[in-house]
Order: sequence, then C-alpha cells, then structure tokens
Amino acid sequence: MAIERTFLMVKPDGVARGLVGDIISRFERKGLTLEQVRMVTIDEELARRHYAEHVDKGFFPELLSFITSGPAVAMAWSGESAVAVGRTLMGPTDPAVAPPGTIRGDYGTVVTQNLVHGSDSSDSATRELAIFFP
Ligand code: IDP
Ligand code: MG
Repeated sequence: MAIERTFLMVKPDGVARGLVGDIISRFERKGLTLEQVRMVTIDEELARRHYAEHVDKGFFPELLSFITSGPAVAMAWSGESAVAVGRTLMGPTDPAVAPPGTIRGDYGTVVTQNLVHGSDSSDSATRELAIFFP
C-alpha cells in the first residue's frame, strides 16, 4: 500500500473520437487524483524517448505513425497503487481481447489504436513523468 504517481495519456485516437472526458472521468470516479494535464502533439524524437523499449520492434513504425498522428492528452495522476489501478482500468494491450468494462475493452478493436497509455511500473512512471512534465 502506497500513494504513487503514474503517467496516463489519452492517445490520438481517443482525442479524435471525443473520448477524453469519458477516460478522465473513469480515473476520477475510481478515486485517482488528476495532478497535471496538458495537450501534446508527439513528434518522432519524443516518441522514440517515450517508447525507447519498443524502437527496435517490428511494430514500431506503425506505432510511431499512430502516436504522432494528432494531439494527445498527457496526464499525471496520483493515488493508492495508482500504477496498477491505472493499468486495470485501461485493460490489456490488445482491445480485441480486453474485457468489457475496461477502456480498451469498451472502445477499441485494434492493438495499435488502443486509446490510452499508462505506466507499467513505478520506475516507468518516474521516467515518463519526467519526459512529459519536466
Ligand atoms: P501497453 O501500452 O499495454 O503497455 P506495450 O507492449 O508497451 O503495451 O506497447 C506499446 C504500444 O505499442 C501499445 O499500447 C500499442 O499501441 C502498440 N503495440 C503493442 N504491440 C503491438 C503490436 O503487436 N502491433 C502493433 N502495435 C502494437
Ligand atoms: Mg507499455
């Protein structure tokens, strides 16, 4: 049990589809606290830093094209077990198999366009928050 901070982002598909309010609302209703928020259009350099662990993967060109395709909403959230709670509300990476009730399960069908990013560990959260909220 610990109060943590986590980095959550509504990806360009979520912004384009008008789901920012719904997604923020889900995290709020769950009990997390929104600390910082800003719109950001990610460029290639920022994408390569944020997704450093994925730059050599086969899907990276597709991910790069998607994540730079329009504005995103970057957010810092805090709360009890905020990293795990954020991931639980998002659902698994692939929306096609994400259960209903999760953000990805409710709104997506395609693995690349999966609406949200959330830090996968406390260390990732520290690294990602420093990138988007220096
Ligand atoms: P995560 O967002 O659930 O942590 P990661 O494995 O870290 O998932 O992948 C980062 C992002 O890259 C995913 O959210 C998704 O947008 C995209 N992605 C992951 N795997 C694939 C894939 O196999 N094909 C295409 N895009 C993918
Ligand atoms: Mg990840």
